[in-house]
Amino acid sequence: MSLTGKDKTVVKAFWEKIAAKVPEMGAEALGRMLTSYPQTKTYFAHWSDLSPDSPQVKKHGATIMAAIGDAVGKIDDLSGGLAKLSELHAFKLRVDPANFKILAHNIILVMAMYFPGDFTPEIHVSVDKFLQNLALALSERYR
Ligand code: HNI
Repeated sequence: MSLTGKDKTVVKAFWEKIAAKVPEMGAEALGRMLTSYPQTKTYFAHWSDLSPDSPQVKKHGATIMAAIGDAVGKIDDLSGGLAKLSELHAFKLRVDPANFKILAHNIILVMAMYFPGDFTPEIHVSVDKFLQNLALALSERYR
């Protein structure tokens, strides 16, 4: 489902609100994904520690969320803006695109944990649509 103008406004405003917590939230989301969906661990087998407290998990969680923040800025052209990252995940990292949805689920969960009052159902819908569109854009180079 494509993003409406309202979705875009809502996502941008919410991202600004959560900005200070974004790196920590990324670490929480990645740590939870690796623990609750252990099939995702296979891609990070070269890391020494995959527990939620692992420095590598914390650092990479922040990296992923920074890339998502960058995508918020490219919300009008996600497939163009994410083309390079899509190629990386498709051909170098060989990540099954199903995992993008699993990560998105964990990010939504962490947003509700960190901002229970601000993360209204209305914001949830727009952020979910954004993350699904982002997952689609990341999957585009897999052909
Ligand atoms: Ni992903 C590396 C962004 C989902 C597995 N990933 C990156 C990097 C960014 C990034 C940025 C660093 C690139 C670089 O070094 O140039 N990843 C994103 C984004 C999403 C995402 C924006 C989805 C929202 N990645 C996933 C998922 C998996 C995944 C769902 C696997 C389950 N990513 C990786 C792996 C690396 C990676 C593996 C390399 C990590 C390393 O340090 O070796």
